[in-house]
Amino acid sequence: MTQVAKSLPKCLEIGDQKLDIVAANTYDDNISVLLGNGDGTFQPQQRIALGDVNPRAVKVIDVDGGGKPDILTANDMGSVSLLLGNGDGTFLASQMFATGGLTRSLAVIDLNGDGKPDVVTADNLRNQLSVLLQR
Ligand SMILES: [Ca+2]
Ligand SMILES: [Ca+2]
Repeated sequence: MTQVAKSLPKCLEIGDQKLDIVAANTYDDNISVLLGNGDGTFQPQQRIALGDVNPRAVKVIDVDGGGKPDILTANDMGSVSLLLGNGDGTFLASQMFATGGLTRSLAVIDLNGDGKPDVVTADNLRNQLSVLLQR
Protein backbone atom coordinates (compact mmCIF):
# COMPACT_ATOMS: atom_id res chain seq x y z
CA MET A 1 0.00 0.00 0.00
CA THR A 2 2.97 2.31 0.57
CA GLN A 3 3.89 2.04 -3.10
CA VAL A 4 0.39 3.02 -4.13
CA ALA A 5 0.48 6.11 -1.90
CA LYS A 6 3.85 7.18 -3.26
CA SER A 7 2.49 7.36 -6.79
CA LEU A 8 -0.41 9.67 -5.87
CA PRO A 9 -3.40 7.50 -6.65
CA LYS A 10 -6.27 9.72 -7.66
CA CYS A 11 -9.14 7.34 -7.46
CA LEU A 12 -9.93 4.06 -5.84
CA GLU A 13 -12.61 1.69 -6.99
CA ILE A 14 -13.51 -1.33 -4.94
CA GLY A 15 -15.31 -4.09 -6.75
CA ASP A 16 -18.38 -5.21 -4.85
CA GLN A 17 -18.10 -8.91 -5.62
CA LYS A 18 -14.46 -9.83 -5.22
CA LEU A 19 -13.45 -6.90 -2.99
CA ASP A 20 -10.51 -5.92 -5.14
CA ILE A 21 -8.97 -2.48 -5.46
CA VAL A 22 -8.12 -0.62 -8.64
CA ALA A 23 -6.25 2.68 -8.38
CA ALA A 24 -5.17 5.21 -11.02
CA ASN A 25 -1.55 6.35 -10.59
CA THR A 26 -1.59 9.65 -12.42
CA TYR A 27 2.11 10.43 -12.55
CA ASP A 28 3.19 6.86 -13.24
CA ASP A 29 0.83 6.48 -16.22
CA ASN A 30 -0.47 3.20 -14.91
CA ILE A 31 -3.10 1.59 -12.77
CA SER A 32 -2.68 -0.69 -9.81
CA VAL A 33 -4.83 -3.78 -9.36
CA LEU A 34 -4.89 -5.44 -5.96
CA LEU A 35 -6.84 -8.67 -5.83
CA GLY A 36 -8.51 -9.29 -2.50
CA ASN A 37 -8.09 -12.44 -0.49
CA GLY A 38 -11.53 -12.02 1.03
CA ASP A 39 -10.22 -11.42 4.54
CA GLY A 40 -9.20 -7.79 4.28
CA THR A 41 -5.77 -8.58 2.87
CA PHE A 42 -4.68 -8.26 -0.72
CA GLN A 43 -2.27 -9.95 -3.10
CA PRO A 44 0.72 -7.92 -4.27
CA GLN A 45 -0.33 -5.16 -6.63
CA GLN A 46 -0.08 -5.58 -10.36
CA ARG A 47 0.74 -2.46 -12.32
CA ILE A 48 -0.69 -2.08 -15.80
CA ALA A 49 0.92 0.56 -18.03
CA LEU A 50 -1.41 2.77 -20.06
CA GLY A 51 1.09 4.89 -22.01
CA ASP A 52 1.55 8.64 -21.55
CA VAL A 53 -2.04 9.46 -20.61
CA ASN A 54 -2.03 10.60 -16.94
CA PRO A 55 -4.98 8.55 -15.67
CA ARG A 56 -7.02 10.54 -13.15
CA ALA A 57 -10.01 8.41 -12.39
CA VAL A 58 -10.91 4.78 -12.75
CA LYS A 59 -14.17 2.90 -12.97
CA VAL A 60 -14.73 -0.83 -12.86
CA ILE A 61 -17.77 -1.99 -14.80
CA ASP A 62 -18.70 -4.68 -17.31
CA VAL A 63 -18.60 -2.50 -20.43
CA ASP A 64 -19.01 -5.17 -23.09
CA GLY A 65 -21.68 -7.17 -21.31
CA GLY A 66 -19.60 -10.33 -21.15
CA GLY A 67 -20.14 -10.72 -17.42
CA LYS A 68 -16.52 -9.92 -16.58
CA PRO A 69 -15.51 -6.59 -14.99
CA ASP A 70 -13.60 -4.21 -17.22
CA ILE A 71 -11.60 -1.10 -16.30
CA LEU A 72 -12.15 2.39 -17.70
CA THR A 73 -9.86 5.31 -16.90
CA ALA A 74 -10.35 9.04 -17.47
CA ASN A 75 -7.06 10.50 -18.67
CA ASP A 76 -5.68 14.03 -18.39
CA MET A 77 -4.27 13.76 -21.89
CA GLY A 78 -7.74 13.82 -23.40
CA SER A 79 -8.75 10.21 -23.61
CA VAL A 80 -10.43 7.26 -22.01
CA SER A 81 -8.63 3.93 -21.72
CA LEU A 82 -10.55 0.66 -21.72
CA LEU A 83 -9.10 -2.60 -20.46
CA LEU A 84 -11.38 -5.55 -21.08
CA GLY A 85 -11.22 -8.07 -18.27
CA ASN A 86 -10.53 -11.77 -18.58
CA GLY A 87 -12.46 -12.42 -15.38
CA ASP A 88 -9.42 -13.65 -13.45
CA GLY A 89 -7.84 -10.34 -12.51
CA THR A 90 -5.97 -10.04 -15.79
CA PHE A 91 -6.88 -7.67 -18.60
CA LEU A 92 -6.40 -7.34 -22.34
CA ALA A 93 -4.15 -4.56 -23.65
CA SER A 94 -5.69 -1.13 -23.17
CA GLN A 95 -7.64 0.56 -25.95
CA MET A 96 -7.67 4.34 -26.04
CA PHE A 97 -10.53 6.57 -27.12
CA ALA A 98 -10.02 10.29 -27.64
CA THR A 99 -12.27 12.67 -25.74
CA GLY A 100 -10.45 15.95 -26.19
CA GLY A 101 -9.86 18.16 -23.22
CA LEU A 102 -8.56 17.50 -19.77
CA THR A 103 -10.53 14.42 -18.87
CA ARG A 104 -10.79 14.18 -15.12
CA SER A 105 -13.80 12.02 -14.41
CA LEU A 106 -16.20 9.68 -16.12
CA ALA A 107 -19.59 8.08 -15.74
CA VAL A 108 -21.01 5.02 -17.46
CA ILE A 109 -24.67 4.89 -18.45
CA ASP A 110 -26.71 3.73 -21.43
CA LEU A 111 -27.45 7.09 -23.03
CA ASN A 112 -29.19 5.98 -26.20
CA GLY A 113 -31.20 3.06 -24.85
CA ASP A 114 -29.58 0.35 -26.98
CA GLY A 115 -28.64 -1.72 -23.94
CA LYS A 116 -24.93 -1.01 -24.27
CA PRO A 117 -23.22 1.18 -21.66
CA ASP A 118 -21.87 4.49 -22.96
CA VAL A 119 -19.27 6.77 -21.39
CA VAL A 120 -19.57 10.43 -20.42
CA THR A 121 -16.43 12.31 -19.41
CA ALA A 122 -15.98 15.70 -17.77
CA ASP A 123 -13.34 18.31 -18.62
CA ASN A 124 -13.20 20.59 -15.61
CA LEU A 125 -10.85 23.09 -17.26
CA ARG A 126 -13.12 23.97 -20.18
CA ASN A 127 -16.42 22.95 -18.57
CA GLN A 128 -17.12 20.43 -21.30
CA LEU A 129 -18.52 16.96 -21.48
CA SER A 130 -17.60 14.31 -24.00
CA VAL A 131 -19.84 11.41 -24.91
CA LEU A 132 -18.57 8.09 -26.20
CA LEU A 133 -21.38 5.90 -27.55
CA GLN A 134 -20.63 2.19 -27.65
CA ARG A 135 -21.16 0.60 -31.04
CA1 LIG B 1 -16.44 -7.27 -19.68
CA1 LIG C 1 -25.78 2.77 -25.38
